[in-house]
Amino acid sequence: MGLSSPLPAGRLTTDPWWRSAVVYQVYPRSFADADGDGIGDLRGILDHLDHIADLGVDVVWLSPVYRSPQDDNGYDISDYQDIDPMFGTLRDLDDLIAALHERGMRLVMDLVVNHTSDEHPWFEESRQGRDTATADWYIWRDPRPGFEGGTPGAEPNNWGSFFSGSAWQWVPERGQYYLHLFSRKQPDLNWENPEVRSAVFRMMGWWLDRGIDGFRMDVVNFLSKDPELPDGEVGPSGWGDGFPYFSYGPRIHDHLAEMRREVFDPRPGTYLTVGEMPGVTPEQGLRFTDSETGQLDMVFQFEHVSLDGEGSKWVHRPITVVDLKRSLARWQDALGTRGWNSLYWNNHDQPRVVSRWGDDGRFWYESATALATVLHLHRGTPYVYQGEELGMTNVDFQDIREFRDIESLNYYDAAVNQLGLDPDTVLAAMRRISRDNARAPMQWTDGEQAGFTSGRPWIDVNPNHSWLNAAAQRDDPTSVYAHYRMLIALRHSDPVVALGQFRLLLPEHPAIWAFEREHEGARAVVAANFTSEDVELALPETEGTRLLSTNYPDEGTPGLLRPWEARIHRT
Ligand code: TEU
Repeated sequence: MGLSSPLPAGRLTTDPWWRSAVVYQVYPRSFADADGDGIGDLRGILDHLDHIADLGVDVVWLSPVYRSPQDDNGYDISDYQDIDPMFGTLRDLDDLIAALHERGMRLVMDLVVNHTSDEHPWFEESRQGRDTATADWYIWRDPRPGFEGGTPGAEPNNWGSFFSGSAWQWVPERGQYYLHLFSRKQPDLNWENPEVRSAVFRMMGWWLDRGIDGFRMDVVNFLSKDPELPDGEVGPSGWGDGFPYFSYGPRIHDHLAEMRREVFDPRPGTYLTVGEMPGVTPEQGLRFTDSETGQLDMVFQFEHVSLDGEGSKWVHRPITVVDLKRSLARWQDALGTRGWNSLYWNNHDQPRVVSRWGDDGRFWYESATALATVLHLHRGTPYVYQGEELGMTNVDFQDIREFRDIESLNYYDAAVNQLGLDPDTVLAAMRRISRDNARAPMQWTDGEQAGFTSGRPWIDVNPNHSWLNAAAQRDDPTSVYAHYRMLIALRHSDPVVALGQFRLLLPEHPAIWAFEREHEGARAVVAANFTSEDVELALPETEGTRLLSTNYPDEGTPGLLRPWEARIHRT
């Protein structure tokens, strides 16, 4: 590390509060297992709250813990108002809310209301027939005219699902198909139906009144579909792309405005609302989060994490630091001072960033901390995904049997068994980009199962926990963890970091990611070397500044950035 201790002190008050906040995401299945069944749980989180609190974060975003058949690890919910027994009980959740609040942190829950589980009572009833109370709560359609239901080509349109295959499932007892943008066990709710909306709003209110502090809203830009559901353009998978007809549908702003009116406005809290929005454009992102006219506090967008896929995430398109910095800068410029962005490299859907865009070998520490520095010095709200604060890496999966994720397994099946692709090529793509890279257990210690469980973990631990683990880093001032603490403390204390305007420097430089933040005449300048070689750099913007931090043990030579060195200068 270097110049990053002592920790920057002091605490800004910003309005709204989340403008100086940092979020930590817990993926409960993989965080900590208290009862030895091999699956993480709420008690496990309670046991490790000091790890989160000591990092200094303000908000915990908890991925779904509701009752669920776990087809998509909890993103398929069968009871919105209960906790899955595998994770614990409502009492445990109340304890978690209280324990977080005691430590000055807030809890944001995942809200998955584009779809439910097919085992939700609403759907179990809806599938029975067209005269049931919830008959119209899902998106049901007749077979394509001239085709017999359940036969190839009879699907109401040609859309493919995100998890491979058709987006439609035939239900003989009802004589209709239902739409599922994700797995067959995740039928899409019909947001055109006012009864659906009010049931969802009531459920949200129930959670807020229980004491939670907001929602991260899963694929919330997909709620409104073009009612015509037209065929989409056919891609390499053989299925049509419905994206233009559901990603920013005609009534999306109405639905979110109604949600705000019905759920948030009548309540006294200062809640956080985050819209997870795959494929949203910067202009749309601004419309959703405009501080005067928007419906949500911040957007969680996908542009930068989609750059290295060619058409599909499984087909690799190598990218450069120029692609990355341009994408982030485009969003900084588009959202400006009116909108607000989430800043992230990692979550439960993305491979580990130090393996993806850093160097998880020789310059592991330097690149993990450089990526962190660059991200956390942008304007927006930084998100830390469990284990990122340790520099956790991708897992070197060897065999298809080591994977657990439905998206990955369905892709393998479709690619190998239907499209006839070479299994080794498919496995290589999965090793690079599969969501399971993020879902391997949190590495607490160098002991058995990385200290995650006393049982057999539901997915294998990464063997590198022998040296890469929380216990080894917690008290080490030169650790990745210490660097994250420093960055979080900086956001809390420095108005330039929390609020400053952004300007990209050297936009075409092939090795350096540099930018400036400015607030009321004060400036911060960040310069990071995104290569494993020394790079000479003269940056006039650093004149009149002092070096606040670097991820090397000494200041080095002026005008030279060492491999993956990331420097923060401040006036
Ligand atoms: O993900 C949104 C989404 O569009 C995913 O398909 C994502 O792009 C993909 O996982 C990347 O490979 C959200 C959740 O974060 C994800 O875990 C769920 O599977 C999905 O919604 C369905 O609820």
